[in-house]
Amino acid sequence: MELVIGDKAYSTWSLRPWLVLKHCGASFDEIVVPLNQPDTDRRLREHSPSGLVPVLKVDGEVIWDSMAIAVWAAERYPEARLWPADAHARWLARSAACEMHGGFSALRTACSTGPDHWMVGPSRAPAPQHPGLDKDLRRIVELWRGMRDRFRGGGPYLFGEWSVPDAFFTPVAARIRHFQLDLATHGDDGTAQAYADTLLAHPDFLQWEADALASTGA
Ligand SMILES: N[C@@H](CCC(=O)N[C@@H](CS)C(=O)NCC(=O)O)C(=O)O
Repeated sequence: MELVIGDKAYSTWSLRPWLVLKHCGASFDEIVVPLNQPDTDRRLREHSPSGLVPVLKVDGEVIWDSMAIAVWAAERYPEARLWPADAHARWLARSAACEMHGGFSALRTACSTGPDHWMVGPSRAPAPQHPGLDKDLRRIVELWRGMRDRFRGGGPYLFGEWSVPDAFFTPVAARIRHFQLDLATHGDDGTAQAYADTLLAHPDFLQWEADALASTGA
């Protein structure tokens, strides 16, 4: 099984399924395709029908898109409990992960990652400005706070125990840290920031971050 990903320093989409597969204890090889290079598109298309990463190569198929890989992993590794066991929590967890997967375009645009903005370490650039950024961050704060208030009895992650939404929100936490966004100015009472800190302290993210730093020579 092979997971094809972009640069660990800034491929936010690649981080999500990587965390999911790590959580499953899956054994997989990583193929890193450097992004933002003259031959990136050609190299991506050698692996990916969409020309995007991540893709998972398994059982003779290529599964593209981070959410499709997470759904596949939940089927293949039921013991990993990638979605909450409680049905109500599961419905909400899927809503939260899908909202992240398909939304928050202002956050993505204003806080985009690439050669100038890595997920690892703080940026020295000025705070990003974007007309939709406050709205996106307020929604993230509201979502995180609402789920944490409801599910905190089960553990420190969004739905208590670690589940797919945590993989999808880890790059958001990394962007918040990198761009030094103050969630308190977007409605946070400390709950959302504490959750972001929890995601960034997860051992699998720390491993990704160490790999990313090593790959940049930092
Ligand atoms: N919705 C897709 C998005 C994948 C995506 O946009 N990947 C970026 C890298 S983070 C990519 O492959 N970009 C192509 C390029 O940079 O040339 C997913 O969830 O996998």
